Amino acid sequence: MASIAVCPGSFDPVTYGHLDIIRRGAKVFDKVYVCVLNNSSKKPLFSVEERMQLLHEVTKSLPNVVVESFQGLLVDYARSKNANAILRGLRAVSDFEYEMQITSMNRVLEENIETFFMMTNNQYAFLSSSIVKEVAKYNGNISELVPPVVEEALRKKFAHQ
Ligand code: COD
Repeated sequence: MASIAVCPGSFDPVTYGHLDIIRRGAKVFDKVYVCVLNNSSKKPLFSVEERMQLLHEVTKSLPNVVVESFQGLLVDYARSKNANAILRGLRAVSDFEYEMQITSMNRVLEENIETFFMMTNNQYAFLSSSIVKEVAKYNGNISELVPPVVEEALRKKFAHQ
């Protein structure tokens, strides 16, 4: 049986931290669906289409990675892809409580899909989309935090604000 993982997130926008998890996941699973979903507690800066476009750009060298979006529950999307795994990244103890909550909820909704966690790469332990947006907004250097195409998209976004 093929191992199929869904790597879900807001990806607003994708950072080197996300990309590291996607790349490492692509080595472990036969196929990885990177899915842009709605997190109801966040107000996104980029549209779903913009976030997908950036994800397409930065994952185009990974043949077993597919980028999609979904309006609805993660488990419904995962089922529709016959996925047997959900892949998430963990940065710090502070992530743990939230991740445990959504993992438990997802297991109540669908008991046949396991969630797997990958520890962040040390160099990205502090990195989040929110931090990147904050630094970019005030014109700080984000070249070590996001791929060039994302940096350009952020510059354009904030130039119009
Ligand atoms: N290093 C390692 N991992 C990282 C890093 C980093 N520097 N930065 C982010 N990550 C990981 C995160 O831990 C996460 O695993 C993943 O990358 C995506 O992160 P975000 O912040 O882009 O995405 P989230 O956490 O906002 O995604 C939440 C979902 C959209 C997946 C969630 O809200 C969801 O499932 N929504 C759909 C509705 C649903 O099913 N709800 C029920 C579940 S409670």
